[in-house]
Amino acid sequence: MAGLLALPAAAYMLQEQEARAAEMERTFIAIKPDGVQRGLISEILSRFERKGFKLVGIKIVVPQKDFAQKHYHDLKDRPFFNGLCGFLSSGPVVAMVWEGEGVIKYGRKLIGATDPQKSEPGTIRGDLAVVVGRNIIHGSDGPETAKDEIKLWFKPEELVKYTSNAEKWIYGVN
Ligand code: D4T
Repeated sequence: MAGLLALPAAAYMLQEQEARAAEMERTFIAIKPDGVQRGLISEILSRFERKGFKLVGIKIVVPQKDFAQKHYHDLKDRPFFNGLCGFLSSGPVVAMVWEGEGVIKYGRKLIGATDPQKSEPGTIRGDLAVVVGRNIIHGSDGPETAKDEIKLWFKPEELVKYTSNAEKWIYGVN
């Protein structure tokens, strides 16, 4: 224990910060053309921001159809695939990367069920959308998908690493 006592408090804090940084996940979130056209960008951003997640990448793009097909490649055998890719590439999409503890799973909770008729009130889709074909937002559904989608939509240099002043109030163990 003597060794531990010799370590200054600042060093503990640094270790704690490093340990926390290692736990931080990243997820890909996109506001689809319907969300953009309906003026819901700030509403959606604020829900992630107020929760305590950190924005580390953001841009607005109109994806090409073949890019949309790459993004939704898992769904290529579904009957709505062509329409879905046509829709995603029909207008501006706000592509984002959010960081935080548990952000992949909890991001999906903030978003709500795929079909807005089944999303709980209080969720983004539950509060702001009505039908599955216009469900305004996309979020990665797991760690592998998150990694692949971030890589598809963003170059490494488009993502930033920074410490937010709020972090010491968002994270902590008692
Ligand atoms: P995304 O990927 O957009 O976050 O949606 P989910 O992960 O919640 O759901 P998904 O992959 O099954 O669907 C992708 C996308 O397809 C649209 N969709 C879905 C559609 O247009 N018609 C349908 O019948 C279904 C099931 C909505 C989301």
